[in-house]
Amino acid sequence: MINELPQALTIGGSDSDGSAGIQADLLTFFNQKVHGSSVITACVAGNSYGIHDRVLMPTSFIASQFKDLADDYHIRASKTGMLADSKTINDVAENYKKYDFGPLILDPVIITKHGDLLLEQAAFDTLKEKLLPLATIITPNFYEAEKLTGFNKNDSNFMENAAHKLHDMGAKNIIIKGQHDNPNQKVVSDFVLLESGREFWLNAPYHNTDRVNGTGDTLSACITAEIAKGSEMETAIRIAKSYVNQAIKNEIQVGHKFGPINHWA
Ligand code: PXL
Repeated sequence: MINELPQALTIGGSDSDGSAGIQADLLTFFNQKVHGSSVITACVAGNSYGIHDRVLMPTSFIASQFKDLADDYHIRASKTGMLADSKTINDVAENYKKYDFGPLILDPVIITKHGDLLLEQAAFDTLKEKLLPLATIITPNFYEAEKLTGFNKNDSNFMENAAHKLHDMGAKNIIIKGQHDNPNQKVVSDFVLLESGREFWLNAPYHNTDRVNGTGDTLSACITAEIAKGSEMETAIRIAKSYVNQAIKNEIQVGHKFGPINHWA
């Protein structure tokens, strides 16, 4: 039957080196046996050293991509990645509301591993106002959680407090990804707050490697794929965390600096 195969959508930026953005999302969808489609918001020129150029897509082209998918496909879950600026966030929010593309997984991509800004500061409020209330889950790292909540990561109980604040701001489920910048740490701990009120820590072994570009994209894409297949949120999160951990552990030597994780792992 047409369109019975689970389908997921990624709305974000193309990353020329294939390590992150749309490329990492589509690799993840493929691995999870979900058909992947994309609405491209931006294209960046970059490699494992950093991002060196970018172009943003016009409003009309973002709308055309949404419309063509809606006319033909049955998308069961969607995620966002690089949204660049307020205009693009508004474009995405308006189009997402127009169609039924399933639950929205909001990956609030702000900065890359190299320190390149992918969402301008002036757009943080637009993201909070326009997209956060539409999201089934938001997946910030600790840095993004700081920017969105105004809390400081050094405060006691930062992760728990930030998750509850994001919940108060309208997000239904929240995973805050823990710090992974200390070569001596043994474990990376993420904090999860579910719509039911259940909250828990997710621990995974820390792997000391620079091959970590695209980890956040891959985690949110894997959650999206699992939701598209009908998994419960907690199951989707646990599968995604385990997939990303394997992809970091079994590193591949591609590029000289912050290279891609291993999507075959
Ligand atoms: O990993 C975050 C990310 C998302 N989207 C695009 C990127 C990156 C990081 O490099 O280039 C397009």
